[in-house]
Amino acid sequence: MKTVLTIAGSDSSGGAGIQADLKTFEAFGVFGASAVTVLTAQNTNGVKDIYPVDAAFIKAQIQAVLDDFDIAAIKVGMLFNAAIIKAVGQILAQVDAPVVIDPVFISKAQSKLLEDEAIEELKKLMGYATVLTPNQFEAKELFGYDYTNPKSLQEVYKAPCKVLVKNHTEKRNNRMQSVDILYSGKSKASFVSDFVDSTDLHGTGCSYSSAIAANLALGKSLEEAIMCAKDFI
Ligand code: PXL
Repeated sequence: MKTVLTIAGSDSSGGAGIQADLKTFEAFGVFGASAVTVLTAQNTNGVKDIYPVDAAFIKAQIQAVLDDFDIAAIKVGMLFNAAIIKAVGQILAQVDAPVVIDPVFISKAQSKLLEDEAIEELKKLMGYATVLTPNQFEAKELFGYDYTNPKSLQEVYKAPCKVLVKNHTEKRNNRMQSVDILYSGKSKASFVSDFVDSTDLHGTGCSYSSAIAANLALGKSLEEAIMCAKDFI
C-alpha cells in the first residue's frame, strides 16, 4: 500500500484540513500519515481559534514519519505563519516525492488561515512543489492573477512549479461548468466538469489537493491525477 503524508492543520469540525485529507487518502486506497501544523477550533460557520504547533515539533513529526515510511507523495495544506513555513521548507528540501501544495489563505467561511507577513515565505515553498493549487483569490495574491487579463498570466507561467488555478466558471452549451486551469511553463490545460451549485463547500479545496496527491502516489501523471481528483470532488 502506498503511503501519503499530509502536512496540514486540524479542523475540529472534520470537514477540512488533516481530517479531510486522511478521509480522502482512505477513499483512494492509500495509507495516510500526518504532521499537524496548527489546531483550529471551528465549525462550518468559521474558525473560532487557532493554536499553532511549535515549528520544531512539526519538523519532529515529519521526520519521524520520513524515517519510517517510504512516502509516495506529500500534500501540504494550512501553514499559518512564517516560522512554520520555513520549517516545512527545510524538510521538503530533503525529500524526493511529488509534493502538492495547497496555498491556504482563507477558508470558504472567510476565516483567515495565513498571516499576511507569511505570504512572501510561502512563495519560497513553490520551488519544492510539483503543483500548487490556488483558487483565483490565492492566485491573485501570489501572482497578481486575473484570468480576464492575459498580461497578468505571465507571472503564473514564471512560477517554479506547475500551478493549477481552481474555480473558474464558464457557460458551455447553456450549462454552467467548473474549470480549473493548469499552467505549466508556457502551456496551459483546462479541466472541466459540470458546476455543482452548492453552499456545502467546506473542505473541498483540501480534499481536492489530497486526491491529487493520492493519485500521484498511485503512479498517475499529474494530468490524470487532476482528472481523477476533479471527478471525486
Ligand atoms: O479549506 C482550507 C482549510 C485548510 N486547513 C484547515 C482548515 C481549512 C478551512 O477551514 O480549517 C485546517
